[in-house]
Amino acid sequence: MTKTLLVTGGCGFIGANFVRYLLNREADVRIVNLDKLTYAGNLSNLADVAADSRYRFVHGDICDAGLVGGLFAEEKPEAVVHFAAESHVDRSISGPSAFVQTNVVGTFTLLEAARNAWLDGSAEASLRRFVHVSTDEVYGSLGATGYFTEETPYDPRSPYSASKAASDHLVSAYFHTYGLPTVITNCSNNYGPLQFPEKLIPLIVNNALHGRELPVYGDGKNVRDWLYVEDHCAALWTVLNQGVPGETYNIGGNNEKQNIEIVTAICTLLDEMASPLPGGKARTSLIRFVKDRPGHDRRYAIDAEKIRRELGWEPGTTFEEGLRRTISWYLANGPWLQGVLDGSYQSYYQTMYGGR
Ligand code: NAD
Ligand code: TDX
Repeated sequence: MTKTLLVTGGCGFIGANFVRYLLNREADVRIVNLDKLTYAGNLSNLADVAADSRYRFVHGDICDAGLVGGLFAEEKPEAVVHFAAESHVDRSISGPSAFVQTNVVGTFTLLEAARNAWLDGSAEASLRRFVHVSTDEVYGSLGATGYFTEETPYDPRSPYSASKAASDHLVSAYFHTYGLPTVITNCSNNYGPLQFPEKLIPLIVNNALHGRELPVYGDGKNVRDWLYVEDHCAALWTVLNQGVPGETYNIGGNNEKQNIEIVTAICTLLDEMASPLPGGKARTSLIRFVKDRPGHDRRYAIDAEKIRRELGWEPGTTFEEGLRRTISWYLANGPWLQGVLDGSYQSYYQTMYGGR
């Protein structure tokens, strides 16, 4: 029987990868994608599935209660997979308001519509799962050792992570109070095709490709745990099908790297895979250490033992393979990259990096 999933934010980086992942693998899935098309949402990310009869795009805001309630009534989704968010930490520092609006108020609006559709789990209710896609940043910052587990107390430090933490708490409250069958996932840094070039990896790929300076914050020794986006999609599909309501699952790549290691690896791969820079100079010569991000979390590292043990998910892509695939994708999709480097990107870049 065909399952209808309501996906929010399906035109963004992870959402679009997830929609494509499911439509390519699961014949009996129908996806309704609700997306506001902010600067981060791009219809071309799903252009090749737009005509698929199992796919419907709805242009709208998750904060619009009338629209969201109407969609639940009309589509009667079996599951919600909630990606829609403002997702970039630096933007949350310069303009936190949109983060509170979409991440907190938007999640609340979606939960209210889901609660109405849930009808206390009666037989007529179609809704079976509400998967809330969240981040490891809600746990705060680690020192040199240790890992985030599902029991780590929340300690968000940026307006972005505080807004995601607030949304996680609301989701959890709807499980405990109303019995809504929610599952929360807290995932580490994703990378891969379709990522907007404000995040570290695509920003460095784009700049290094064009011989521009490569801004590394602070001493470059902050650590992130990187997960290839397709592995995250597989984890979310596993959680959607097997996750236990009320539970949280940490998702990570078991792949800690300092930022400077990432930037250096990209330079080395691009020197090998792309046209040489003028004079044949190495791309590592473009690296510039710049003023640090305020409140920059030092280290994130996920303990993903629970999802491995209970649901049998593990990452399948090594970092070397994932980074090579990611760079190949950006090299093969120059028009996509050019398309997102529009005027608003140029002014964002100037504000964020000019004179830094
Ligand atoms: P993204 O910024 O690339 O995409 C966000 C999408 O949400 C865009 O399509 C945008 O148009 C849409 N959107 C924003 N506000 C909306 C609104 N009010 N109504 C409807 N749609 C709206 O984000 P991403 O990197 O794909 O992240 C997706 C989710 O995963 C987010 O919830 C994020 O917090 C979480 N997450 C991301 C990472 C990561 O490394 N990127 C890691 C862990 C968790
Ligand atoms: O130009 C840069 N230079 C730099 O040194 C940028 C954009 C980033 N950095 C550093 C900051 C971080 O230590 O690289 C690291 C990664 O930065 P981002 O790509 O901005 O990701 P991060 O802040 O770690 O947050 C990401 O992972 C968790 C996503 O943006 C979040 O949505 C997700 O929840």
